[in-house]
Amino acid sequence: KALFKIPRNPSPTLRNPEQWCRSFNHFIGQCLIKDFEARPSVTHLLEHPFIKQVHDKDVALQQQLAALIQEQQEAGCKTKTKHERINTRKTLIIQSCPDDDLVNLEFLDEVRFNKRYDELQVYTYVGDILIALNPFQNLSIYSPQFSKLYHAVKRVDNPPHIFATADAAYRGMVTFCKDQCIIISGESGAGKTESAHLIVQHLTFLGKANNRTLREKILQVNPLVEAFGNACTAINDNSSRFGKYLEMKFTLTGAVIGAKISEYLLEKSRVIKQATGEKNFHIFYYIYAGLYHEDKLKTYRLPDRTPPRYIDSQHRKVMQDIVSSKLYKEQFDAIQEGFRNIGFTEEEVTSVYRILSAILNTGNIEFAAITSQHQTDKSEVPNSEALENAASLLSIGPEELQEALTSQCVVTRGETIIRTNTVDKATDVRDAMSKALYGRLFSWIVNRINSLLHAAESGMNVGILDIFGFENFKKNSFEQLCINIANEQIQFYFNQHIFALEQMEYQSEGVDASLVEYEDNRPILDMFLQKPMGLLSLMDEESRFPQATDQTLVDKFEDNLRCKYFWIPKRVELCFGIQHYAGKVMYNVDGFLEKNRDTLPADIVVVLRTSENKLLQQLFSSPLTKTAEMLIDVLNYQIPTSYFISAKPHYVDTMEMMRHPEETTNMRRQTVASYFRYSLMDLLSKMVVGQPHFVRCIKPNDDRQALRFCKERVMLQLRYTGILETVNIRRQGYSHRILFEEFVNRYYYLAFRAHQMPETSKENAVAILERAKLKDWVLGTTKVFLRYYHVEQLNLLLREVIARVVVIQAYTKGWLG
Ligand code: AD9
Ligand code: MG
Repeated sequence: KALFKIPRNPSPTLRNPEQWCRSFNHFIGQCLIKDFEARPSVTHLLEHPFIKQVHDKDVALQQQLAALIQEQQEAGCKTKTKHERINTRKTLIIQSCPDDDLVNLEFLDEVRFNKRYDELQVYTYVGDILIALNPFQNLSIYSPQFSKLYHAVKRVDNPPHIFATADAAYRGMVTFCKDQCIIISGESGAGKTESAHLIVQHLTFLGKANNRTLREKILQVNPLVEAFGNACTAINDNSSRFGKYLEMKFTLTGAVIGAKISEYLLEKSRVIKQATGEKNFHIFYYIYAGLYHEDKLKTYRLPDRTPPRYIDSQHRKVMQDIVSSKLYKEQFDAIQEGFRNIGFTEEEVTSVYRILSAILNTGNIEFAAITSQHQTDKSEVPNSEALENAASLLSIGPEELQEALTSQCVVTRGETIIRTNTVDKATDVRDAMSKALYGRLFSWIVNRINSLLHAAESGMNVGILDIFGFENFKKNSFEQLCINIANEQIQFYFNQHIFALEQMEYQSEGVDASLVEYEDNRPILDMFLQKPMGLLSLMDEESRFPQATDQTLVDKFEDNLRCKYFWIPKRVELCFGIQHYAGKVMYNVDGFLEKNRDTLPADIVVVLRTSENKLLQQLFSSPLTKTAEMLIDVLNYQIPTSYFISAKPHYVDTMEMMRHPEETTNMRRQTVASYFRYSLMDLLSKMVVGQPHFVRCIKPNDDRQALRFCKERVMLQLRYTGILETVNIRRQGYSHRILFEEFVNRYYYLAFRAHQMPETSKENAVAILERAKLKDWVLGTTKVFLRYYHVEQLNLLLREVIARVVVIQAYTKGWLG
């Protein structure tokens, strides 16, 4: 009690915050008050100028008080929430049951899943991993009521849910001040993007931003970016055509303060061409319907009779289909609002629409051959309307644009020669320009969002990875190859994290645990990414030869790739097959080299730079926004063990290279494949610094039907994603390995008095484990080995102790007056 008697005007010694902090921290843990719910509010504590002064300087205290305030807020609504919980369970008949966690089951088969799916229990745990079956129908389990239900409760108290995973990541971040990352995987249409939305929804709920608008802004980021990066494919009407890593930024006390997106490998080729039955990026249809309703098609020079070729290459649709779509119009309105709320200026939004309309007009530019006495390979634009429209929207001269499309400057031996383009070449240049415009516009939108949602203060973050899922169409091209390699890499990361590292540590720490066999996809990744004989390197090499053709590429693959995961089918031309972790895929190499080269003639860049449109100037002003990054040719794709074992990130080399781009590969040699390789590495480097949480989405059927459970399809996905082996390793293994020192530092409150600061020894770690009454843990030579459920138990205990301890501060309310 003497400690609490700090006068309103403290003595000079006590006024020294550092000294005061020390004594403050000392009394934490000294008194435990049982009547936790009856304590008075402590938000007042922060109103006291003296405490505020200390608080602002001391991170540990900030955390303790934040936890306390949060606990109090929760306790404040506890009775209500409890009541609500009971009611919700009654109305929805949801209750936890043993098969919520497959690890509890003696034996596992698809029947369990089938039964759960029939009962609309779409979520199931495998230890700490969440399996999400796509319900293909709207469920009423994502309301704010459910957010409350899954807030700061024991996992076993509720049935499995995506909110519980978000909650675990949030708790992990707040409790241990460590970045977290949620990795969502699954094949195309399995529900990754929907899951990512739900996670963001729950995290914004948890990160109670004082600033309501910030919360709304963050919630609008995904729909806005997806309007530009998602499209309708043969598998999924809202298929992600880019990889997205969204980092939500929080203060040390867990309030959300900003967000940042990183985008990976947008499928730009979709802008100019779509496979039969597929569509262009959503945004093109949205602006058509939206601008039509606003009577602005003319302003944006969009054709109003026949849909532009880029959005309807087969001219199957009539304009009315597009402009009268209620859905497109609603989405357009939502996008407008999203732009506005996030903070884009009217001028910027207009520029975005102008560039999009210019792309559509560019697609309508046609070329005809001019045959004259001297030249036979010259082309011209016979109908200038589309050309003029595009030029006007881009604020450049139509003649200059025509010239850049139909000819090119070549510098040979110091002399500049103008070469004319054939019709085919001009068409390629036109399409390359459209792809570049769209790709750069997309990156600009992402960067702009990042600057608008930039968190001013430093803090921690939860990253959410939502990439394009594994794809296997009737005809698979370069894009599918990239998408599927990215999925191989994510699967490899999962394997490394779940199986390889855990088992390696048993051995190095002398722990006797039975080993689980799993399907290692490393050899497939090697085949793709190895240098210099991996598939991507071979493709890059071939892309450098101007004379190379798709046939020479296939031949090169055939000559050099000798492994059981690759084969060339007989009787099918220009094709090769790959045995991916998720199944066999046949690729058609038609256009591989062109797509990989992805060249944009300098003449186009020059003419676009003359634009009077500020945004356009920006897009083409510097070398690409990503140039420094794109130049990097990443040498090593495997995840170094050091990522997991030490805190030192292994990607420093990459960062070094970014600082000295001149030392990296020649820019001319930059290809999609080498950029792709870099992207993968960059993505991994972000992921591995956080504590991972895995969500594995499963598609119950291929017809997108609700309540249809196709056993074979589900079993296949469970098998190839390694879920069955995961059940075993979670049952037998020790998913958490913590150094004695870290363990004691983290949990010593559970067995020692706060001011004791026990020695960080093995013995003290054991004392804590025993005091916490945990069973089934083992000790290695330097680490405590824990089961997946131990960590939750320890954290709950710790929270309880801290919550009680902090009640002491509540008592200080007495001296606060
Ligand atoms: V892709 O790799 O980007 O092609 P995703 O992202 O895995 O794919 P997505 O989240 O887009 O799939 O889900 C596909 C469709 O399934 C959605 O458009 C919804 O109609 C449906 N879906 C997925 N998850 C849910 C859900 N939790 N509730 C209701 C859902 N519907
Ligand atoms: Mg998706």
